[in-house]
Amino acid sequence: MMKKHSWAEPYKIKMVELLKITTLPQRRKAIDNAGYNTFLLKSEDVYIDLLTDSGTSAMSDQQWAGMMLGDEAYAGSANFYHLEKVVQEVYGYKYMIPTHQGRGAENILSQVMIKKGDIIPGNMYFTTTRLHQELAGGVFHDIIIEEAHDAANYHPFKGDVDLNKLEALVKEYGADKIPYVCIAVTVNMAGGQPISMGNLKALRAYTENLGIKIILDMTRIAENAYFIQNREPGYAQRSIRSLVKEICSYTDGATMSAKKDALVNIGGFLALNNTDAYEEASNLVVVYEGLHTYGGLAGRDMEAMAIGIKESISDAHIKARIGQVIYLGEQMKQMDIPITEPIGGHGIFIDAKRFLPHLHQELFPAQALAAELFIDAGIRTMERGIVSAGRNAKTGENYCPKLELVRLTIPRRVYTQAHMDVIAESVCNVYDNRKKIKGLKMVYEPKYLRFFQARFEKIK
Ligand code: PM9
Repeated sequence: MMKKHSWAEPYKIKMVELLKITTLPQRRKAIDNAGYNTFLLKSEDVYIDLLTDSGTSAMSDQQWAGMMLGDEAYAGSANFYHLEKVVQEVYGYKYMIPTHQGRGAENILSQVMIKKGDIIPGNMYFTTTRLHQELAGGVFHDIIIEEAHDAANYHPFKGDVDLNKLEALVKEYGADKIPYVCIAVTVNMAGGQPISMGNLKALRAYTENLGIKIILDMTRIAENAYFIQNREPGYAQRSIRSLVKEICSYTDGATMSAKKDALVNIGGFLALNNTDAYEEASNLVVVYEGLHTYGGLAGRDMEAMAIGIKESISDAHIKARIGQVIYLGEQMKQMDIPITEPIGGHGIFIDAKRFLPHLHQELFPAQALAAELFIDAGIRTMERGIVSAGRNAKTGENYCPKLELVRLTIPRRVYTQAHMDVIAESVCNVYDNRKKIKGLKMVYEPKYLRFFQARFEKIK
Protein backbone atom coordinates (compact mmCIF):
# COMPACT_ATOMS: atom_id res chain seq x y z
CA MET A 1 0.00 0.00 0.00
CA MET A 2 1.25 3.48 -0.83
CA LYS A 3 2.32 5.58 2.20
CA LYS A 4 1.00 9.14 2.33
CA HIS A 5 3.91 11.57 2.59
CA SER A 6 2.88 14.23 0.07
CA TRP A 7 1.75 17.65 1.09
CA ALA A 8 -0.41 20.08 -0.83
CA GLU A 9 -1.22 23.74 -0.39
CA PRO A 10 -4.12 24.13 2.08
CA TYR A 11 -5.77 26.74 -0.18
CA LYS A 12 -6.93 27.24 -3.75
CA ILE A 13 -6.17 30.15 -6.05
CA LYS A 14 -8.77 32.88 -6.54
CA MET A 15 -6.81 35.59 -8.34
CA VAL A 16 -3.59 35.60 -10.35
CA GLU A 17 -0.99 38.19 -11.33
CA LEU A 18 0.44 37.77 -14.82
CA LEU A 19 4.21 37.54 -15.18
CA LYS A 20 6.36 39.14 -17.86
CA ILE A 21 8.86 36.96 -19.68
CA THR A 22 11.86 38.88 -21.00
CA THR A 23 14.60 38.05 -23.52
CA LEU A 24 18.27 37.44 -22.76
CA PRO A 25 19.41 40.81 -24.24
CA GLN A 26 16.71 42.61 -22.21
CA ARG A 27 17.90 40.94 -19.00
CA ARG A 28 21.56 41.69 -19.72
CA LYS A 29 20.70 45.36 -20.19
CA ALA A 30 18.48 45.45 -17.09
CA ILE A 31 21.15 44.03 -14.74
CA ASP A 32 23.82 46.30 -16.22
CA ASN A 33 21.54 49.31 -15.62
CA ALA A 34 21.02 48.03 -12.07
CA GLY A 35 24.78 48.04 -11.37
CA TYR A 36 24.72 44.24 -10.94
CA ASN A 37 22.67 44.66 -7.78
CA THR A 38 19.38 42.72 -7.85
CA PHE A 39 17.87 45.27 -5.42
CA LEU A 40 18.17 47.91 -8.13
CA LEU A 41 16.26 45.94 -10.78
CA LYS A 42 12.78 47.02 -11.74
CA SER A 43 10.33 44.38 -10.58
CA GLU A 44 8.61 44.46 -13.99
CA ASP A 45 11.81 42.98 -15.49
CA VAL A 46 11.71 39.99 -13.11
CA TYR A 47 10.08 36.68 -14.00
CA ILE A 48 10.27 34.77 -10.71
CA ASP A 49 11.03 37.01 -7.75
CA LEU A 50 13.04 35.24 -5.03
CA LEU A 51 14.68 38.41 -3.74
CA THR A 52 12.95 38.08 -0.40
CA ASP A 53 10.04 36.56 1.50
CA SER A 54 9.55 39.94 3.17
CA GLY A 55 6.23 41.57 2.38
CA THR A 56 5.86 39.39 -0.69
CA SER A 57 3.39 36.79 0.59
CA ALA A 58 -0.09 36.38 -0.86
CA MET A 59 -2.76 37.43 1.62
CA SER A 60 -5.83 35.26 2.12
CA ASP A 61 -9.40 36.31 1.30
CA GLN A 62 -9.93 36.66 5.05
CA GLN A 63 -7.04 39.11 5.28
CA TRP A 64 -8.33 41.12 2.32
CA ALA A 65 -11.77 41.17 3.90
CA GLY A 66 -10.09 42.41 7.09
CA MET A 67 -8.60 45.31 5.12
CA MET A 68 -12.17 46.54 4.58
CA LEU A 69 -12.65 46.64 8.34
CA GLY A 70 -9.88 49.22 8.77
CA ASP A 71 -10.72 51.68 11.52
CA GLU A 72 -8.64 54.62 10.36
CA ALA A 73 -8.94 56.67 13.53
CA TYR A 74 -5.75 58.47 14.50
CA ALA A 75 -5.97 57.12 18.03
CA GLY A 76 -7.39 53.96 19.59
CA SER A 77 -8.23 52.11 16.36
CA ALA A 78 -10.31 48.96 16.88
CA ASN A 79 -7.75 47.11 14.73
CA PHE A 80 -5.00 47.99 17.21
CA TYR A 81 -6.96 46.34 20.03
CA HIS A 82 -7.60 43.28 17.87
CA LEU A 83 -3.90 43.00 17.04
CA GLU A 84 -2.90 43.51 20.67
CA LYS A 85 -5.25 40.70 21.73
CA VAL A 86 -3.90 38.32 19.08
CA VAL A 87 -0.27 39.05 20.06
CA GLN A 88 -1.12 38.44 23.73
CA GLU A 89 -3.00 35.21 22.98
CA VAL A 90 -0.69 33.69 20.37
CA TYR A 91 2.74 34.80 21.60
CA GLY A 92 1.96 35.46 25.27
CA TYR A 93 3.65 38.86 25.61
CA LYS A 94 2.02 41.45 27.85
CA TYR A 95 2.53 44.62 25.79
CA MET A 96 2.59 45.25 22.03
CA ILE A 97 3.57 48.39 20.14
CA PRO A 98 2.97 48.35 16.38
CA THR A 99 5.74 49.59 14.08
CA HIS A 100 5.87 50.09 10.31
CA GLN A 101 8.14 47.01 10.00
CA GLY A 102 10.77 45.03 11.87
CA ARG A 103 13.55 47.61 11.85
CA GLY A 104 11.18 50.19 13.37
CA ALA A 105 10.84 47.87 16.38
CA GLU A 106 14.62 47.25 16.41
CA ASN A 107 15.28 50.97 16.53
CA ILE A 108 12.96 51.56 19.50
CA LEU A 109 14.15 48.47 21.37
CA SER A 110 17.84 49.34 20.88
CA GLN A 111 17.33 52.89 22.13
CA VAL A 112 15.41 51.68 25.18
CA MET A 113 17.69 48.81 26.20
CA ILE A 114 21.24 49.61 25.03
CA LYS A 115 23.68 52.02 26.66
CA LYS A 116 26.92 53.14 25.00
CA GLY A 117 29.56 50.42 25.33
CA ASP A 118 27.09 47.60 26.00
CA ILE A 119 27.71 44.15 24.54
CA ILE A 120 24.90 42.45 22.62
CA PRO A 121 25.51 38.73 22.04
CA GLY A 122 23.41 37.08 19.36
CA ASN A 123 23.06 33.89 17.32
CA MET A 124 24.62 35.42 14.20
CA TYR A 125 24.12 38.99 13.09
CA PHE A 126 21.25 40.29 11.03
CA THR A 127 21.91 43.37 8.93
CA THR A 128 19.29 45.81 10.25
CA THR A 129 19.33 44.41 13.79
CA ARG A 130 23.10 44.85 14.22
CA LEU A 131 23.02 48.32 12.67
CA HIS A 132 20.42 49.52 15.21
CA GLN A 133 22.43 47.97 18.04
CA GLU A 134 25.52 49.83 16.82
CA LEU A 135 23.68 53.12 16.29
CA ALA A 136 22.52 52.87 19.92
CA GLY A 137 26.17 52.48 21.04
CA GLY A 138 26.25 48.69 21.46
CA VAL A 139 28.72 46.15 20.11
CA PHE A 140 27.40 42.92 18.64
CA HIS A 141 29.14 39.60 19.40
CA ASP A 142 28.35 36.39 17.53
CA ILE A 143 27.70 33.44 19.87
CA ILE A 144 26.16 30.98 17.42
CA ILE A 145 27.61 27.44 17.33
CA GLU A 146 30.59 27.04 14.97
CA GLU A 147 28.69 24.58 12.74
CA ALA A 148 26.49 27.48 11.56
CA HIS A 149 29.45 29.04 9.76
CA ASP A 150 29.97 25.98 7.60
CA ALA A 151 27.41 25.67 4.80
CA ALA A 152 28.16 21.98 4.22
CA ASN A 153 27.87 20.91 7.87
CA TYR A 154 24.59 19.09 8.55
CA HIS A 155 23.49 20.02 12.07
CA PRO A 156 19.72 19.95 12.81
CA PHE A 157 19.82 23.15 14.89
CA LYS A 158 22.47 25.42 13.43
CA GLY A 159 20.75 28.39 15.08
CA ASP A 160 21.77 27.15 18.55
CA VAL A 161 23.79 29.34 20.87
CA ASP A 162 27.22 28.17 22.06
CA LEU A 163 26.86 28.79 25.79
CA ASN A 164 30.64 28.67 26.22
CA LYS A 165 30.98 31.65 23.90
CA LEU A 166 28.39 33.53 25.97
CA GLU A 167 30.12 32.60 29.21
CA ALA A 168 33.40 33.92 27.82
CA LEU A 169 31.73 37.28 27.10
CA VAL A 170 30.26 37.39 30.61
CA LYS A 171 33.72 36.72 32.07
CA GLU A 172 35.39 39.34 29.88
CA TYR A 173 32.88 42.19 30.17
CA GLY A 174 30.67 41.31 33.15
CA ALA A 175 26.95 40.52 33.08
CA ASP A 176 26.00 44.15 33.81
CA LYS A 177 27.44 45.14 30.40
CA ILE A 178 25.07 42.72 28.66
CA PRO A 179 21.50 44.06 28.75
CA TYR A 180 20.15 41.21 26.68
CA VAL A 181 20.98 38.36 24.35
CA CYS A 182 19.43 38.78 20.92
CA ILE A 183 18.02 35.46 19.73
CA ALA A 184 16.81 34.94 16.19
CA VAL A 185 14.55 32.08 15.16
CA THR A 186 15.38 30.30 11.87
CA VAL A 187 18.57 32.33 11.64
CA ASN A 188 18.41 34.19 8.36
CA MET A 189 22.10 34.73 7.60
CA ALA A 190 22.94 31.11 8.47
CA GLY A 191 20.48 29.86 5.84
CA GLY A 192 17.15 29.86 7.69
CA GLN A 193 18.52 27.53 10.40
CA PRO A 194 16.46 26.90 13.56
CA ILE A 195 17.30 27.10 17.24
CA SER A 196 16.22 24.11 19.36
CA MET A 197 13.87 24.35 22.30
CA GLY A 198 16.48 22.61 24.46
CA ASN A 199 19.09 25.25 23.67
CA LEU A 200 16.65 28.07 24.36
CA LYS A 201 15.74 26.54 27.73
CA ALA A 202 19.41 26.16 28.67
CA LEU A 203 20.07 29.77 27.61
CA ARG A 204 17.17 30.93 29.76
CA ALA A 205 18.46 29.03 32.78
CA TYR A 206 21.95 30.50 32.34
CA THR A 207 20.94 34.14 31.74
CA GLU A 208 18.21 34.30 34.39
CA ASN A 209 20.71 33.89 37.23
CA LEU A 210 22.84 36.69 35.80
CA GLY A 211 19.97 39.13 35.25
CA ILE A 212 20.52 39.14 31.47
CA LYS A 213 17.33 39.41 29.42
CA ILE A 214 16.53 37.52 26.22
CA ILE A 215 15.02 39.44 23.31
CA LEU A 216 13.68 37.37 20.46
CA ASP A 217 13.81 38.33 16.83
CA MET A 218 10.60 36.39 16.20
CA THR A 219 10.37 37.18 12.50
CA ARG A 220 10.07 33.54 11.33
CA ILE A 221 8.96 31.87 14.56
CA ALA A 222 6.36 29.51 13.09
CA GLU A 223 8.98 28.16 10.68
CA ASN A 224 11.34 27.52 13.60
CA ALA A 225 8.53 25.75 15.46
CA TYR A 226 8.07 23.44 12.45
CA PHE A 227 11.71 22.31 12.68
CA ILE A 228 11.38 21.70 16.43
CA GLN A 229 8.26 19.64 15.77
CA ASN A 230 10.01 17.61 13.08
CA ARG A 231 13.59 17.34 14.33
CA GLU A 232 13.76 17.66 18.11
CA PRO A 233 12.95 14.53 20.12
CA GLY A 234 9.82 14.85 22.22
CA TYR A 235 8.03 17.53 20.20
CA ALA A 236 6.47 15.58 17.30
CA GLN A 237 2.99 15.55 18.86
CA ARG A 238 2.93 19.25 19.69
CA SER A 239 1.06 21.82 17.58
CA ILE A 240 2.89 24.71 15.92
CA ARG A 241 0.71 27.05 17.95
CA SER A 242 1.81 25.59 21.28
CA LEU A 243 5.48 25.49 20.24
CA VAL A 244 5.39 29.14 19.18
CA LYS A 245 4.02 30.14 22.57
CA GLU A 246 6.59 28.05 24.40
CA ILE A 247 9.47 29.64 22.47
CA CYS A 248 8.23 33.10 23.46
CA SER A 249 7.80 32.04 27.09
CA TYR A 250 11.60 31.78 27.49
CA THR A 251 12.10 35.38 26.42
CA ASP A 252 11.42 38.86 27.82
CA GLY A 253 10.33 40.57 24.65
CA ALA A 254 10.54 40.47 20.89
CA THR A 255 10.89 42.41 17.69
CA MET A 256 8.79 41.24 14.80
CA SER A 257 8.89 41.89 11.09
CA ALA A 258 5.34 40.75 10.33
CA LYS A 259 6.19 40.90 6.62
CA LYS A 260 7.46 37.31 6.84
CA ASP A 261 5.71 34.73 9.04
CA ALA A 262 2.65 36.89 9.63
CA LEU A 263 1.72 37.02 5.94
CA VAL A 264 1.33 40.77 5.44
CA ASN A 265 2.85 43.16 2.95
CA ILE A 266 3.80 45.71 5.61
CA GLY A 267 3.93 45.81 9.41
CA GLY A 268 5.79 44.81 12.52
CA PHE A 269 5.73 45.26 16.27
CA LEU A 270 7.71 45.39 19.46
CA ALA A 271 6.50 43.12 22.27
CA LEU A 272 7.60 43.46 25.89
CA ASN A 273 6.75 42.11 29.31
CA ASN A 274 8.42 44.74 31.46
CA THR A 275 6.18 47.71 32.29
CA ASP A 276 8.96 50.33 32.58
CA ALA A 277 10.55 49.31 29.28
CA TYR A 278 7.12 49.32 27.63
CA GLU A 279 6.35 52.83 28.88
CA GLU A 280 9.64 54.16 27.56
CA ALA A 281 9.15 52.41 24.22
CA SER A 282 5.57 53.60 23.83
CA ASN A 283 6.79 57.15 24.36
CA LEU A 284 9.70 56.78 21.93
CA VAL A 285 7.52 55.26 19.20
CA VAL A 286 5.72 58.58 18.73
CA VAL A 287 9.06 60.15 17.72
CA TYR A 288 9.85 57.65 14.96
CA GLU A 289 6.75 55.73 13.90
CA GLY A 290 3.50 57.33 15.06
CA LEU A 291 1.14 57.08 18.00
CA HIS A 292 1.52 53.88 20.07
CA THR A 293 -1.83 52.64 18.79
CA TYR A 294 -0.82 52.67 15.13
CA GLY A 295 3.00 52.88 14.94
CA GLY A 296 3.18 53.93 11.27
CA LEU A 297 0.49 51.52 10.08
CA ALA A 298 -3.01 52.06 8.76
CA GLY A 299 -5.81 50.40 10.74
CA ARG A 300 -6.38 48.02 7.82
CA ASP A 301 -2.72 46.91 7.96
CA MET A 302 -3.09 46.01 11.64
CA GLU A 303 -6.26 44.03 10.89
CA ALA A 304 -4.55 42.04 8.11
CA MET A 305 -1.67 41.37 10.50
CA ALA A 306 -3.93 40.12 13.29
CA ILE A 307 -5.59 37.67 10.87
CA GLY A 308 -2.24 36.72 9.27
CA ILE A 309 -0.70 35.83 12.64
CA LYS A 310 -3.50 33.34 13.29
CA GLU A 311 -3.10 31.81 9.81
CA SER A 312 0.67 31.59 10.23
CA ILE A 313 0.48 29.15 13.14
CA SER A 314 -1.67 26.58 11.34
CA ASP A 315 0.10 23.23 11.05
CA ALA A 316 -1.21 22.68 7.51
CA HIS A 317 0.04 26.09 6.37
CA ILE A 318 3.54 25.67 7.71
CA LYS A 319 3.88 22.10 6.46
CA ALA A 320 3.11 23.20 2.90
CA ARG A 321 5.24 26.34 3.17
CA ILE A 322 8.36 24.49 4.25
CA GLY A 323 7.46 21.50 2.06
CA GLN A 324 7.78 23.73 -0.98
CA VAL A 325 11.19 25.05 0.12
CA ILE A 326 12.41 21.48 0.75
CA TYR A 327 11.06 20.39 -2.65
CA LEU A 328 13.22 23.01 -4.38
CA GLY A 329 16.25 22.19 -2.24
CA GLU A 330 15.99 18.46 -2.96
CA GLN A 331 15.80 19.17 -6.71
CA MET A 332 18.94 21.25 -6.50
CA LYS A 333 20.75 18.62 -4.47
CA GLN A 334 19.93 16.02 -7.11
CA MET A 335 21.59 18.31 -9.65
CA ASP A 336 24.69 18.51 -7.39
CA ILE A 337 24.25 22.23 -6.75
CA PRO A 338 26.14 23.10 -3.52
CA ILE A 339 23.58 24.47 -1.06
CA THR A 340 23.52 25.16 2.66
CA GLU A 341 22.47 22.08 4.61
CA PRO A 342 20.14 21.23 6.13
CA ILE A 343 17.58 23.00 3.95
CA GLY A 344 16.32 26.04 5.85
CA GLY A 345 12.89 27.49 6.42
CA HIS A 346 12.45 30.38 4.04
CA GLY A 347 14.68 29.62 1.10
CA ILE A 348 17.55 27.78 -0.50
CA PHE A 349 20.97 29.26 0.08
CA ILE A 350 23.51 28.42 -2.64
CA ASP A 351 27.07 28.14 -1.37
CA ALA A 352 28.83 30.53 -3.76
CA LYS A 353 32.26 29.49 -2.44
CA ARG A 354 31.72 25.94 -3.70
CA PHE A 355 29.73 27.03 -6.78
CA LEU A 356 32.47 29.45 -7.91
CA PRO A 357 35.69 28.18 -6.31
CA HIS A 358 37.75 30.17 -8.82
CA LEU A 359 36.57 33.53 -7.39
CA HIS A 360 38.10 35.15 -4.26
CA GLN A 361 35.66 36.66 -1.80
CA GLU A 362 36.86 40.18 -2.73
CA LEU A 363 35.47 39.55 -6.21
CA PHE A 364 32.00 39.22 -4.68
CA PRO A 365 31.16 35.69 -5.89
CA ALA A 366 27.64 35.61 -4.43
CA GLN A 367 26.81 39.03 -5.88
CA ALA A 368 28.14 37.91 -9.28
CA LEU A 369 26.18 34.66 -9.09
CA ALA A 370 22.93 36.46 -8.23
CA ALA A 371 23.43 38.62 -11.34
CA GLU A 372 24.05 35.54 -13.52
CA LEU A 373 20.93 33.80 -12.21
CA PHE A 374 18.90 36.82 -13.22
CA ILE A 375 20.47 36.90 -16.69
CA ASP A 376 19.76 33.20 -17.30
CA ALA A 377 16.00 33.15 -16.76
CA GLY A 378 14.88 36.35 -15.03
CA ILE A 379 15.01 34.82 -11.55
CA ARG A 380 15.85 37.44 -8.93
CA THR A 381 17.82 36.30 -5.87
CA MET A 382 19.92 38.06 -3.23
CA GLU A 383 23.52 38.11 -2.08
CA ARG A 384 24.13 37.07 1.55
CA GLY A 385 27.89 37.26 1.89
CA ILE A 386 30.60 39.87 2.07
CA VAL A 387 28.46 42.67 0.61
CA SER A 388 25.63 42.09 3.10
CA ALA A 389 28.11 41.82 5.99
CA GLY A 390 29.33 45.40 5.44
CA ARG A 391 32.15 47.02 7.39
CA ASN A 392 33.13 47.21 11.04
CA ALA A 393 31.69 50.55 12.19
CA LYS A 394 34.83 51.37 14.23
CA THR A 395 37.71 50.15 12.06
CA GLY A 396 36.06 50.55 8.65
CA GLU A 397 37.35 47.10 7.68
CA ASN A 398 35.22 44.73 5.65
CA TYR A 399 33.64 41.95 7.65
CA CYS A 400 34.61 38.75 5.79
CA PRO A 401 31.93 36.20 6.72
CA LYS A 402 32.72 32.53 6.30
CA LEU A 403 29.40 32.14 4.51
CA GLU A 404 29.20 33.51 0.98
CA LEU A 405 25.67 32.66 -0.09
CA VAL A 406 23.03 33.45 -2.68
CA ARG A 407 19.55 33.27 -1.21
CA LEU A 408 16.63 31.98 -3.25
CA THR A 409 13.89 33.16 -0.93
CA ILE A 410 10.45 31.65 -1.39
CA PRO A 411 7.51 34.01 -0.83
CA ARG A 412 4.60 32.36 1.00
CA ARG A 413 1.60 31.14 -1.01
CA VAL A 414 2.85 32.79 -4.22
CA TYR A 415 4.59 30.32 -6.56
CA THR A 416 3.74 26.79 -7.64
CA GLN A 417 5.72 23.57 -7.75
CA ALA A 418 6.20 24.12 -11.49
CA HIS A 419 7.92 27.42 -10.72
CA MET A 420 10.26 25.47 -8.42
CA ASP A 421 11.13 23.14 -11.33
CA VAL A 422 11.94 26.08 -13.61
CA ILE A 423 14.10 27.66 -10.90
CA ALA A 424 16.10 24.45 -10.34
CA GLU A 425 16.66 24.03 -14.09
CA SER A 426 17.93 27.60 -14.43
CA VAL A 427 20.33 27.22 -11.50
CA CYS A 428 21.59 24.00 -13.10
CA ASN A 429 22.17 25.78 -16.40
CA VAL A 430 24.20 28.50 -14.67
CA TYR A 431 26.11 25.79 -12.78
CA ASP A 432 27.06 24.09 -16.06
CA ASN A 433 28.52 27.40 -17.26
CA ARG A 434 30.01 28.47 -13.93
CA LYS A 435 33.62 28.62 -15.10
CA LYS A 436 32.76 31.55 -17.38
CA ILE A 437 31.53 33.67 -14.45
CA LYS A 438 33.93 36.48 -13.57
CA GLY A 439 33.84 38.61 -10.45
CA LEU A 440 32.61 42.14 -9.85
CA LYS A 441 34.13 45.41 -8.70
CA MET A 442 32.22 47.65 -6.31
CA VAL A 443 32.00 51.14 -7.77
CA TYR A 444 29.55 52.76 -5.36
CA GLU A 445 29.19 51.98 -1.66
CA PRO A 446 26.58 53.67 0.53
CA LYS A 447 27.33 54.21 4.22
CA TYR A 448 24.55 52.09 5.75
CA LEU A 449 23.37 48.60 4.74
CA ARG A 450 25.38 48.75 1.53
CA PHE A 451 23.88 45.63 -0.03
CA PHE A 452 20.64 47.48 -0.75
CA GLN A 453 22.14 50.22 -2.92
CA ALA A 454 25.77 49.40 -3.83
CA ARG A 455 26.66 49.36 -7.53
CA PHE A 456 29.11 47.04 -9.29
CA GLU A 457 30.83 46.62 -12.62
CA LYS A 458 31.82 43.39 -14.30
CA ILE A 459 35.52 42.56 -14.22
CA LYS A 460 36.60 42.34 -17.83
N1 PM9 B 1 14.58 40.62 6.47
C1 PM9 B 1 14.91 39.71 4.32
O1 PM9 B 1 14.81 39.81 3.09
C2 PM9 B 1 14.22 42.14 4.50
C3 PM9 B 1 15.29 43.15 4.64
S1 PM9 B 1 16.92 42.63 4.34
C4 PM9 B 1 16.91 42.30 2.72
O2 PM9 B 1 15.28 38.68 4.88
C5 PM9 B 1 15.13 39.45 10.44
C6 PM9 B 1 15.55 38.08 10.84
C7 PM9 B 1 14.85 39.75 9.13
C8 PM9 B 1 14.48 41.08 8.77
C9 PM9 B 1 14.26 41.45 7.45
C10 PM9 B 1 14.38 42.04 9.82
C11 PM9 B 1 14.00 43.44 9.52
C12 PM9 B 1 14.68 41.69 11.10
N2 PM9 B 1 15.05 40.41 11.39
O3 PM9 B 1 12.63 44.31 6.87
O4 PM9 B 1 12.49 45.93 8.70
O5 PM9 B 1 14.92 38.79 8.22
O6 PM9 B 1 10.61 44.40 8.31
O7 PM9 B 1 12.65 43.52 9.21
C13 PM9 B 1 14.55 40.83 5.16
P1 PM9 B 1 12.07 44.60 8.22
